[in-house]
Amino acid sequence: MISLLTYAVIILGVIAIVQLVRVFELTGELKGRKEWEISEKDNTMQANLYLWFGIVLFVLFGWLVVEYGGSAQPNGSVHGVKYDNLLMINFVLVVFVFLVVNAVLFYFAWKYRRDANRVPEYVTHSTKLEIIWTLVPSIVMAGVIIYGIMFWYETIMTKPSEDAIVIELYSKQFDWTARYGGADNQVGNAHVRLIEGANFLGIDVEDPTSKDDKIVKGEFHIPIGKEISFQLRSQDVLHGAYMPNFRMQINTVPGQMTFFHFTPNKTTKQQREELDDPEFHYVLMCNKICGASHYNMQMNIIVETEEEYNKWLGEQKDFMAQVPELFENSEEKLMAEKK
Ligand SMILES: [Cu+2]
Repeated sequence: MISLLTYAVIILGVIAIVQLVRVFELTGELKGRKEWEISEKDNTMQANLYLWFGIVLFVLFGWLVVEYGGSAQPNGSVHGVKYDNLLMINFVLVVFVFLVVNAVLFYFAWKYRRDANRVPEYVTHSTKLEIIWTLVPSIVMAGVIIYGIMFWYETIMTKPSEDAIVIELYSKQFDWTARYGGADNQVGNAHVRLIEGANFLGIDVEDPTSKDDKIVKGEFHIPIGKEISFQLRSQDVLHGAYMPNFRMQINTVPGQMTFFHFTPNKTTKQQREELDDPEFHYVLMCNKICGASHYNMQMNIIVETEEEYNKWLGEQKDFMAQVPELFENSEEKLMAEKK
């Protein structure tokens, strides 16, 4: 019933507008003015409105930059400094072009409004102008792309150093698990087919390097100034390992491993003091919409000094001690029993 009334109001409204336009046309005819004739006054008003529209647009844009500009997430990694710089250069360039082009657009629309006394100048071709507007953007774009590619290869695509701390991040609907290599800094082999009961990561218990692995949930710790080398896996669907503060984002893909490495340059404590926010946390989030509880798929990251990190890692149980029953039938155990 309500919807029928709404339709009736809309239809009546349209009819009223059509009639109103008709009234304007008729009054124009009565005054002896043709509707396609635009007076000098109307013309100037339109031009002024256009100019004012441009000014309001620029003021609003300025307000947006002041209010929401800059990075939403404080940086906590070495490569993040360069990354932010690259982004800023691109931003400044884009804003500069935006301001110049639009300023000219609105100004010219106002300045060159219709004028019965103006004599137009017919320019059909200008080689000089065409060279300028082809070359300048080409050079600037090439510069931006070359800088971006250099950053990509020098910073993101390099191999992690030999002594980097190896951490595996394992994603599944809907949580993360971190696995450390333990004393040998080597995470043991794992495969989705080995997932069974308590062995929810599918760790190969026959692999000698897996015995001292440390599995943590909820939060994981990393030391400042040390390179962290991540290997990432997924059990079910595509997830996205997103650590906004470390300027890191990489997909986790079922059936294959992905890699990323970075060096944290600020502890959680330092970041909290700088931001004056005692609640601040570095986070690992999922940024591929992966199902109903996707929004809740996150893990806190604690960046601390090397001593604090070593102390924390020492408190974590080895994989073998966490789930001893998995190793009951392992060769080593059987050999020990034989003796
Ligand atoms: Cu996810």
